Amino acid sequence: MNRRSLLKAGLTTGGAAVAAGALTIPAQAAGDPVITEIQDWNRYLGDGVDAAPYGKPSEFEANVVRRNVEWLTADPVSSINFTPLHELDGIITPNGICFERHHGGAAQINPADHRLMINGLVDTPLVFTMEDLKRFPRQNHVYFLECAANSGMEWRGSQLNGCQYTHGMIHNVMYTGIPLKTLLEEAGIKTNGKWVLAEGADAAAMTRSIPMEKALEDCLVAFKMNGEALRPEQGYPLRLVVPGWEGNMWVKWLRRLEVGDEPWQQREETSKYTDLLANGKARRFTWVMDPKSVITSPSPQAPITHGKGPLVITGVAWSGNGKVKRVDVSIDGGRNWTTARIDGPSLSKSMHRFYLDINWDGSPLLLQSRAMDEHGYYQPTKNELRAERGENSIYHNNGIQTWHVKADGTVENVEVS
Ligand SMILES: Nc1nc2c(c(=O)[nH]1)N[C@H]1C(S)=C(S)[C@@H](COP(=O)(O)O)O[C@H]1N2
Ligand SMILES: [Mo]
Repeated sequence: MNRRSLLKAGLTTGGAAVAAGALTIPAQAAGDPVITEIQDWNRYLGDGVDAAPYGKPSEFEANVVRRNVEWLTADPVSSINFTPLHELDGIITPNGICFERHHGGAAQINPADHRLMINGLVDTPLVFTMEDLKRFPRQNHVYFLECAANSGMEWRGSQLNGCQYTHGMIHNVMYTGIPLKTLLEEAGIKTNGKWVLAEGADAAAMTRSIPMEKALEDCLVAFKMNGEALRPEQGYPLRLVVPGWEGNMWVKWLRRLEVGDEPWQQREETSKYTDLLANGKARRFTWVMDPKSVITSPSPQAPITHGKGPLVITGVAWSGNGKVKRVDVSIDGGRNWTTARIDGPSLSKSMHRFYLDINWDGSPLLLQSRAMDEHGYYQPTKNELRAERGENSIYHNNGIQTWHVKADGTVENVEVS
């Protein structure tokens, strides 16, 4: 499986001028029939407003879909698919293509039959219906959710050919929900209540311990994503939102919150979602998703097809610590860096969109991006990460990604030494 290719930075790349300059995109030759001939869509009436009560993307966008990696999918009910990052722009992930990770399949729940219980070290144990929950004051926030295993298959070397597969265990969504703090205070937290156990109603009954400080800081009990109800695969009718922290803690189909005085040591925080170091010890409770970025185009699934000249280099960056302050892009494997332009909303614990507009001279590139967050934390190289954490780990790989752009515009996942 390991198709690691190591390239010496600089050796294979030429000097591609980083200057946006005047656009020299050639006009179409005269006599182009899509201009000179009347087309069917111009001649005949289009679809009526009754054609699609719930709209879908154009048939010409049929390749913008979630995809699996076959050898990772032993059984689809306990597996993962990936967001097609290479096809997206801006910062919001559309609901139908948010990656999915389930440990026991996607539960189908009638909201009339769903309850949220709060018990444990509280003054008054409570049970809410969905209707009850919708009477609490609510908030809207855009947050990324990244699985701790995102880029996990790349720990020992470059392997999967496409940012959908190397970085697609992430989505960025606007949630509508109730601050977890509001609900916990409604029940009354006892003074020794220091942890919250979140439990899902699915067949996996996913359970994670969350420190009370985080629960009161910014967690949400959400029922809407991007304005509409959560999708079943994202936890309909109710999910926990744990901003900036690993996706595993964002319990879907949330049915119970227990307040306790210590963590519960569940499977998902002992045998899984811990980072095995070279010395055999494991890092535990590694909750925060550190700064990370990836160039989404050009990338292996989004090659350059237009030849040399103006080229839009774009990608996404995020940090579980807050806002992304800066993204640098290198076209020569990390020797020289140019600060990219962050465009669109810069929100805490949300994806940021960046661009670097260059004039490509047609020579090979070693493209990299490097995020820095508002606390000055820089995304490390993969080798820096391995020096710290060894090669056993799967989780929390936020190393710098390299794409090798060849002269013909095709792109490959590589590492530079
Ligand atoms: N109840 C429940 N919650 C869950 C899971 C699950 O299997 N069951 N998977 C977790 C994992 S590992 C991740 S990465 C995220 C994935 O969220 P998504 O499916 O919306 O992408 O949900 C988390 N919450
Ligand atoms: Mo995950």
